[in-house]
Amino acid sequence: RSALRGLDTDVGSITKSVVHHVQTSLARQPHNLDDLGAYQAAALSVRDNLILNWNETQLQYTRKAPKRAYYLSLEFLMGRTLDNALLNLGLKDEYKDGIKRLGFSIEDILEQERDAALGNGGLGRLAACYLDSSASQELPLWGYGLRYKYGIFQQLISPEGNQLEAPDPWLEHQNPWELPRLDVVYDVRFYGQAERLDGKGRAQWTGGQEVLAIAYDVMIPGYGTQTTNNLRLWESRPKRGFDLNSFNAGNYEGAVESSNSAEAITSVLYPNDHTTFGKELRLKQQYFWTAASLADILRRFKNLDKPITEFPEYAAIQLNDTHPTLAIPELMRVLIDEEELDWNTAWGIVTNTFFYTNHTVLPEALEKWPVPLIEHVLPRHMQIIYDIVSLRSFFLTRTLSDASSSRTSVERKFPHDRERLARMSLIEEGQPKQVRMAHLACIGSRKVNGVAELHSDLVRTTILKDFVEFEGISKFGNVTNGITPRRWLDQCNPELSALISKTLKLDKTVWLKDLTKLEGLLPFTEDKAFCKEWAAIKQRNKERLAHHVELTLGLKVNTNALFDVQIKRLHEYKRQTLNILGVIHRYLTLKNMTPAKRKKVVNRVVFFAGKAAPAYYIAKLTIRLIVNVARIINADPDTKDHLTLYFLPDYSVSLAEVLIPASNISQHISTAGTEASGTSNMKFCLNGGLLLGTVDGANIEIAEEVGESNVFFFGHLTPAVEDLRFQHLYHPVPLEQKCPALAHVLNQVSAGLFGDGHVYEPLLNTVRQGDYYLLSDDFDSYIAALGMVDEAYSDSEEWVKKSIRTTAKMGKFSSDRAINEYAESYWNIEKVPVTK
Ligand code: 26R
Repeated sequence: RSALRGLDTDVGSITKSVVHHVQTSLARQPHNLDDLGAYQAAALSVRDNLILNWNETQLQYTRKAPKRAYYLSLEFLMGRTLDNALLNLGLKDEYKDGIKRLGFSIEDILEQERDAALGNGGLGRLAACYLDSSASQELPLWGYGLRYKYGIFQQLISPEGNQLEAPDPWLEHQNPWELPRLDVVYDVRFYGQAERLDGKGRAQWTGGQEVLAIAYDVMIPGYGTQTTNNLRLWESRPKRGFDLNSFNAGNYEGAVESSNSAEAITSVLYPNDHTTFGKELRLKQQYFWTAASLADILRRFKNLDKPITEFPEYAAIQLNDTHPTLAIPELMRVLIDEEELDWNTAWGIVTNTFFYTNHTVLPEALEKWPVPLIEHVLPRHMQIIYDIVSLRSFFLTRTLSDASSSRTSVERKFPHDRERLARMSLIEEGQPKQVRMAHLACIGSRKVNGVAELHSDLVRTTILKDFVEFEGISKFGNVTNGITPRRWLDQCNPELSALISKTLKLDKTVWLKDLTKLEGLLPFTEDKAFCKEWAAIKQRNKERLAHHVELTLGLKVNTNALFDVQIKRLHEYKRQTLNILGVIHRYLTLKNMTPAKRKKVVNRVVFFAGKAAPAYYIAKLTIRLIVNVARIINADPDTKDHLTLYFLPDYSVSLAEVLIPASNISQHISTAGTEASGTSNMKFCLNGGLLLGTVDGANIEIAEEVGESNVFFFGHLTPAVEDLRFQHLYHPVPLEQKCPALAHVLNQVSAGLFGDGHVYEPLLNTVRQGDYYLLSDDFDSYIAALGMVDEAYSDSEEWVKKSIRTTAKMGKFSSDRAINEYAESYWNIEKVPVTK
């Protein structure tokens, strides 16, 4: 396969093109080039191919004018690009050879690239997988986000085990994967005054601060398609460089102040997930991005010369969580104040355009913005939100006569139910009043969905229950998350990919696009040679990880042990604390054994990685405990052959690509009902790692696919959680009585087994008092499940079969399946093949 309207892609032409970029774009000499220079030149050369495909794709989209979908996400966790671009273009071997001819190794060159880490975790990585799938499925979809100057912070671990944060200057070297579009610019207003003009709800918004939004385009190539979609990221710039009057008066700080405040908007990604902060700059990020994106989408629509009422037939806009919810009042503003539509027509357009995906039901992660803050920053939008609440919408009591509307109000449907009205209101009473963004996203959207079956049920029966009763169940659906098998199998585990192709007698271009084909592996569980190869690849991936740890941390890892991995953001609900307390329990048990008995246990290496939000004290304390437990037990001559523990700093997409293929078991142990889906669980299983987890999120659907005998479930189920919390509050049982094993572990930590015990008291007390995440209820069954893992792992032949069965049944979890569900059942968009 060669790139469209081809650049020549034979090895000779490739070396020529790379050398050309060395000499021209980089202005360097080919004969004294380092790996970084070689990476940059190779990237620019690959980019040339992407640009041609991108141009052709966008031309087709313009010509055919199909309905398009837009994915609005504050986070895109893309990771590295070069390897993925080569894979999707089908030029991996050619570039490998070409680079070799120039005296470099492709592996070394790929390592030069910095991750694009413009995301916190699951939500941002999901967005990246969906972009890959949209292009691979030839669907006309664009992503819209922010071009943060600094991505997620770099995590350092101090000798005491404290997390330290350093900035992530990912744009330090220039970024070959983005195209600045200095001609695609919009004005975005903040502050100022909004004056109502007439009784029709129209207003004029003037004054305040104006900021420029500049577009940067990132090309998203499809796998085995010519389609190359676009991710458009906005950068903020001052509208007027600086204030010459202040400058001339000698007030230098004042002169650059407004330009600084404009540039601040896209300076840094907020590093907190699952706890809202209510910071003005975050609100400005959200509005800046939604306003620029909507203006861009509307401009594209207007080029079609269709009546504005047809907008929803040409654009579907997906809201990735509530972060872009301001797009709803913003589209109302444009339609009413600028297009001069009446309220009902505008509201009809809005509610046929947007779709809202919820990604969490944790109360502390549900966005609320103080009314006074919105009033100050976005006065016109606050008026519109109030209008949605009380005047012209279907929502609450109507005081304006609009007999033309066929919508019924909540009041009419549920008369005299004041509590229901208060529960459903967009505005939460209190000091200050706050706008509930999930309610606004829900009523402003055509459809709402959760990200796994259980989670979508919880959305329907808890946070949006009243809205289901009011609007009907059909508006509320589920799209179970997915992952791209290109990055998360072929790229990160090339040996396994090759074995699969050989065994299925299929080119990988076939099964990587129809992942259900993996089922063809099932009969080979009876093929001894195949099983042996399967196990050998897992072993080599473990050695690759060990090598990585040795290079980066200078530590030697025992590869003749079960590799047990938990890698995700640090959060109490994800229960890394349960895991580390389990490790301590295992350590204490080993210490009490005779050496002869110890020899019979399954040796285990436990890996943790993940970042804590900088202000999340308990999460940081958990890291500190993990690091100090590692320090003690890794040095204990009695046990270190049987149990070691590593906290790998600075978790990233690239690190995940090394860790995931090396795991025998991975842990997904959230309190039931708290993890919306999880997506790394899918990645581990796709790579033949087994799953130890709670009956939560997508774990449930993974078990349905691979069979319960191939996963290790433990813990209480979702319906029990509420009752257990009630028990904790009103009928507390002393921990010594309730769970002696856990009480013993906590006491050992308190007593200073891992350094000054008092440091950990606040963490231990979260378990001793209240125990909101139910560690004491699940600890015994967790330990039992770990025992079952040991037992199963001891039967190495059967373990390999479980591993193969797991991979074989992961077809459902391809993000191609998920993106097609969105395209068909939500957006109503169709494929646009791009051919020569
Ligand atoms: C409001 C703000 C502080 C904030 C809250 C929550 C910012 C970011 C988040 C991240 C949440 C929404 C998130 O990442 N959720 C995760 O989404 C994944 C993809 O759907 C799920 O797999 C995962 O279970 C869920 O926690």
